[in-house]
Amino acid sequence: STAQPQVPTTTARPTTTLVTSVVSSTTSPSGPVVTNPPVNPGTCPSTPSGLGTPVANQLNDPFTFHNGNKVTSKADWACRQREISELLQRYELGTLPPKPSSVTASFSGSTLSISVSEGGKSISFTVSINNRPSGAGPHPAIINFGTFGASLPVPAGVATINFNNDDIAQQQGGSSRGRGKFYDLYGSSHSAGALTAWAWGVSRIVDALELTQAQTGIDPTRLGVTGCSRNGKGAIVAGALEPRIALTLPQESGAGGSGCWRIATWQKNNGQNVQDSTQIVQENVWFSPNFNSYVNNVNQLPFDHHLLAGLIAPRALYVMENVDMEWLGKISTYGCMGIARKQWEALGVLDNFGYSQVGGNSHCSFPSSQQGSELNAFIDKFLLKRSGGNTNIFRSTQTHSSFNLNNWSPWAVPSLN
Ligand code: MCU
Repeated sequence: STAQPQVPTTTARPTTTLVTSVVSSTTSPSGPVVTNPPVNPGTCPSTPSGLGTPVANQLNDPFTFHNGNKVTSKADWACRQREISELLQRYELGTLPPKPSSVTASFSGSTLSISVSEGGKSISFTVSINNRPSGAGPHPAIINFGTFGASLPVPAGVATINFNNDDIAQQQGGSSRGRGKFYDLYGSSHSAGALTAWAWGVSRIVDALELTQAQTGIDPTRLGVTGCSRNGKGAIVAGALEPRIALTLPQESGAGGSGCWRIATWQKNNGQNVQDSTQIVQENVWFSPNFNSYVNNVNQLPFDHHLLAGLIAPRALYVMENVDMEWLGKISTYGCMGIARKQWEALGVLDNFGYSQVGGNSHCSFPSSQQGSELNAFIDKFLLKRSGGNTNIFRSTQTHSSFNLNNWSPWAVPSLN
């Protein structure tokens, strides 16, 4: 069943001064926007309101600000990331609330209990920490979306933290809009879609791990995040919005995750059975209702998901996709991430980016061909902090000859210092 999406009441917001440390009422979609990584907003150019010039048959230039100025330094890049986060929140994801006024945590057995208060309301939730390595630690951990354990193999030496994301924001079709503990706290009409609400939940888990490090033995500076399919969308958005995540591992996230809206639309116009923006907002509540105004013409958007991924740069990202799943947008994820990779290139850290698309496995059953020399190499380097194999990976078992990466990214890639 597909519920009609809600029509947003606001389509554009005035330029706001962004302050990451302010705690304020966040029930309104026009409240302050929290952006990551935190930068001093006074050092950044202000972001003009409005969508800007449409971008068709190519992806938006990561290295040009919304006001037309060029990104020429790493400091500029931090400002540009802040701007991209604001734009993504405004038009697609909904507002990420700032850190709540109170977050407390306790650890017992394998259960980490987290209590959050804001504006006179409180919620609490728990996560289980499994496979904690023996020894004093501290040990790295991977936060896994879903309660059944990661659908990729987590090697020894790394704990798994199971996050019941549906408890924070439901994802059961249109009628589940505004349901879950995030909305108990911030109100059922909060602009955040489920992906943003889950990212907020991941941030509270990291807060809790920082508070309980002596009890859990988990190192909050060596955290990964993963999930598959719809929960893979959750993983990449969490990595994008929470800079304390060291390694982001989205598995078969497809459209709305590692895919780009424009490329999926192009595939669909070429007769392929791919999920696109118009369908995805009918299927579920992953995005803000604000996104509904743009799904019929994604060329208007001042971003695409290569820039969502770019919020992670220079941190580590390893994207796993399945070449047998037409619906996920196999050209879209290949093209989107192939172009996203240029952001790591500009920062001189191509070792921190991987994209791998293989086949022969059913949806969300991890293929062994991605394990030894890819997934484990990323976990070794970024969580276990030991030298591993090569992590500069960009590959597909299929040649997507109809898609030209450079035609879709005609802008220059600067060297940022
Ligand atoms: C790839 O993620 C989703 C996809 O977006 C949906 O259209 C489909 O129904 O479900 C996929 C999924 O989450 O599979 C478990």
